[in-house]
Amino acid sequence: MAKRYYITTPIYYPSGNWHIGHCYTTVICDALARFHKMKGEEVFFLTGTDEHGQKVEKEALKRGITPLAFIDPLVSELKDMWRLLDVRYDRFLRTTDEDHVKCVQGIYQKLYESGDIYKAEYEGYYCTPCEAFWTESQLKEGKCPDCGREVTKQREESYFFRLSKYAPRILKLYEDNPQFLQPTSRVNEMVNNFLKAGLQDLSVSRTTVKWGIPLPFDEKHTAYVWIDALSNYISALGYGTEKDGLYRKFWPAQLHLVGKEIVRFHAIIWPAILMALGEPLPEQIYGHGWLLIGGEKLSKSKENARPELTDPYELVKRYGADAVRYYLLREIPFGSDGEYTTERFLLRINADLSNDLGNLVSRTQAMIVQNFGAVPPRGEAEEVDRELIAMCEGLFGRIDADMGALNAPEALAEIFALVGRANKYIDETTPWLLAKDPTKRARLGTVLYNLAETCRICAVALKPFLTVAPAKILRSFSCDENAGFDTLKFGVLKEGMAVEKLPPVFPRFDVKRELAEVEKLVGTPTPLPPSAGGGKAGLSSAGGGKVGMSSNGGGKAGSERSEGGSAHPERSEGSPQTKSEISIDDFAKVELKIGEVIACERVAKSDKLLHETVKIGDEVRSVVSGIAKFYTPEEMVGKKVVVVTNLKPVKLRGVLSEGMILCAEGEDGTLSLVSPEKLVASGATVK
Ligand code: ME8
Repeated sequence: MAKRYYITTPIYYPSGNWHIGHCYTTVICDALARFHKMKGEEVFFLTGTDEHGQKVEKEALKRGITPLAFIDPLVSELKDMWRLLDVRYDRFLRTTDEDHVKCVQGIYQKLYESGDIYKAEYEGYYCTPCEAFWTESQLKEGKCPDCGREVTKQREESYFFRLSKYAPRILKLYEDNPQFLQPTSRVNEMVNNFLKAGLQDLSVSRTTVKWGIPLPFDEKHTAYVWIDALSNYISALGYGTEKDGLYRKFWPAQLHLVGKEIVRFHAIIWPAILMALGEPLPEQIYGHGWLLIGGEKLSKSKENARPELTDPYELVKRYGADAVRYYLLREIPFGSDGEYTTERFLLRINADLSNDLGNLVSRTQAMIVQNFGAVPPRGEAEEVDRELIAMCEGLFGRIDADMGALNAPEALAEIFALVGRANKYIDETTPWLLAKDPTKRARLGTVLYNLAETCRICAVALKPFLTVAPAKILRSFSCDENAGFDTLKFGVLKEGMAVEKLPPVFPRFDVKRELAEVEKLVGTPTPLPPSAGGGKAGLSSAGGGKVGMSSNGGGKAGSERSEGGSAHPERSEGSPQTKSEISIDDFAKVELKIGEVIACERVAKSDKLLHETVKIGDEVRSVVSGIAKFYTPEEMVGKKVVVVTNLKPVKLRGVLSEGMILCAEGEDGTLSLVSPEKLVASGATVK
């Protein structure tokens, strides 16, 4: 029976503003999942979103929309990000999914019936951003000990989980099973900071938070977000239901990979819950380090002040998914923190991908195509060949050991050590000189064969890590891009197989120029191209002017993703001015409604964008429009406008835009709002 490998990322807060730090956990999990799949194991890779809680409730309220209307576009963005980075999960769980909600209720019911959950009064300090309660003694200078932000004192009726009862068993778990929590430094943190002093029972319900899962035995209360969130690891598999086949097959998980700031929840609360449920514990919790900027954890608010490009969408668009994945998997020693700078990113991908790997492949292919036209015959091996061949043959063993220790940076270092050895082999065997001497043709063939095999082996070994280049390289040597690890042996290429000379697999970036461009991109808002903010992306009008969309219609507004542009998979870059004919059915796909602007403000750091709050019937929407040059916020309030209401929401300069306001564009480019000629109620359909 094939071995099973169940791996999970934490489920993400729908915070938006994703940065490269967010991609770290998930890209590592993806590489691990791909690695185990290639080993022939049955893999289940879980990720998702953590959607309940006060933070979401407040944000939605602020915008006058429902929590789900607030979250849905952010979830789509996150999924887009994973798609761009070629992350292939087996399930994307949302904590608002019905099966998850039922599972969490089942868990509460079970713990309540067994007496592990009881009712009492709670008094404590709550940190909304961390969704965590603290006792007075745990606060640091009166602030949240995790993030240093303000906490609020709360007192209310609450259900408690008997966490205190499980402290001795958790300590014993760490002692008996050193693999359970890794790296070892995290065990010391847990023991010294929390377990030594004994654990207090945990408040696991709120009456003040409405956006949460109602407890089945007391609907006034909603589930504490961390119990809700942690349960995803088993709810995703159908735990507690009749359809629990996946649970029986994959649980316990081999790995929960999490950032170090959430180890406490995973290594203390989660095992205690599972102990209380009488379920097996995951095999390992690994608390990885952070990507830092200026010595601090990379987070959107800190990043803004620095000329570093951290937007995954922009990074993938400029440098490709392979480059971003490679950087994340290679640069930071596993388990440690690592400083992120755009320069280091560029230096790393230039040195390893473009120089070492790219050159090896292009030199090898150029010489083969020039001298043989196809894979050359392989002759007798010399000492220098045997050394290269031995390194190729031992590669899988070495990367398997590294990946067994979750150490992707080391596994990649092994592969690139082979790439480096092969480049040195070229210098040692001087094939360009052999090519000049007809008596050395057999030797030239052997050298080039060995190099082609090394390229192929490196490409197969790189498949869990990079998702674009390995397939290209394999195809160019007439090999199956789906080749598995069983092909990691020397001598698979056969004489006469076609070889294609690829254009450079990895471009080389001019670091200085890139840094200057990136600094501009990050430091100042990128001006909107003509098609955005009043662009011509829209519906043609009868008159001489054009009716355009004063919002997010296919343009690009700065370095944040989802502002249109090709960074967003659903958007195209600009639009042609003349459109082909469409049928009435095509037109009917566009939903147009009358809205009333009830509030309006300028979008920070943009001279083109206004942020309107638009009432459309009973609904209130946030819309961003590129009309600040033509209307002041004051003028906008009270205006009746035509809104495209079924556009996929996007973010413009970090502000959610859930529609487009139509404008007519005059000959001189002036935008003028399109309004109903007679008095019409907001919400009325435009057709
Ligand atoms: O913590 N460097 O979600 P999240 C490395 N919802 N990793 C980083 C990072 C950085 N600068 N910034 C974020 C949550 N991450 C909870 C989890 S699980 C039951 C509930 C990582 O959206 C972070 O460490 O804040 C975590 O692994 C992931 O992004 C999601 O973080």
